[in-house]
Amino acid sequence: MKTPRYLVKDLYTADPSAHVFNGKIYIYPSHDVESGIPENDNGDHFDMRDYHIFSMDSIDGEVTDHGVALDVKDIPWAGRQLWAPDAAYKDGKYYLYFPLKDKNDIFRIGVAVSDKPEGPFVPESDPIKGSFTIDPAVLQDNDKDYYIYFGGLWGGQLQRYRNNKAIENPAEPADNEDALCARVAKLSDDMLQFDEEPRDVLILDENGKPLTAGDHDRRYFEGPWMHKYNGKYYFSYSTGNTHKLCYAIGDNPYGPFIYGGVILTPVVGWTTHHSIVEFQGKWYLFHHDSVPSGGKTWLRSIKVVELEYNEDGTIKTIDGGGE
Ligand code: FUB
Repeated sequence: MKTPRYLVKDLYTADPSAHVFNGKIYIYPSHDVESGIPENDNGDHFDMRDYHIFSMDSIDGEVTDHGVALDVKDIPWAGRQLWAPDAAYKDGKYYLYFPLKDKNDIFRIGVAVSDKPEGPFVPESDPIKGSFTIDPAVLQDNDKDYYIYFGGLWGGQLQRYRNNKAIENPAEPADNEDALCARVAKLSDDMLQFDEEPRDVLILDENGKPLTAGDHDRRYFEGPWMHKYNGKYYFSYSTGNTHKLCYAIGDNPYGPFIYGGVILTPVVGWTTHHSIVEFQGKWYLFHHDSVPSGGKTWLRSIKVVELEYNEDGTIKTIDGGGE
């Protein structure tokens, strides 16, 4: 499949996290809606209220919408804005991880549990203890080790924290200082809590130096994903205001990771957010753009395209079709 394929026509969907469960692809996206809230840097216009989960038997086969899997009105600690989710499977249960603002308008990460990959999911009564910011993505590293990656700048509130603690005067570091990092923590055996203090996901440049906050073309902004290829750990992410999907390669789930290049050039729309999955011997990039809505940044549509590697393990850049 060399031509990208839009997957859902009757809903706006974004931030697709794809996984292979029981031999099928399951997609866990955000469900975009027209909120009527004016566009701003805080992302208030992304006022999503539920999740639908989709599945398909083959990459070009029919896409099944399994209906509402979780609704904000059923989450006890909910304030507003259900953003980009991810899912994981362990010991007969499926876990949906989701960012949501609490009643104080602070983003936290919640977990909901189901017996089936498509839900419905039952939310825990509280968010993960010590969780903050957005965009959870879970790596299953072997039969028992699961790592959760998360974090997003600006509306995602990552700049409000240092060393996992809220700071008094939230701001990004100066341009010549080290960039803020995504966070990673091992998950507890029951998959419901962090098993440790979240750590920095450090991205180094070609000279072994941390990327700087002013390096907007390469520094982490939001939308983490982790996949393994040929024994290496590929950490991929959005650069936010420069609208690229980039990646960095490491030797273990914690890193550090060496910057590797661009996976996807900008799409039509402001955000870019993705997942990477192997299915039936090929690799695929799931992502979104705003072409079907005529460029409305908050009304996005998920799509899939094949992803290819070069012999040296680098990823071939895909044209996103935007500016
Ligand atoms: O969908 C809402 C937010 O937009 C996500 O959480 C970000 O990654 C960006 O795609």
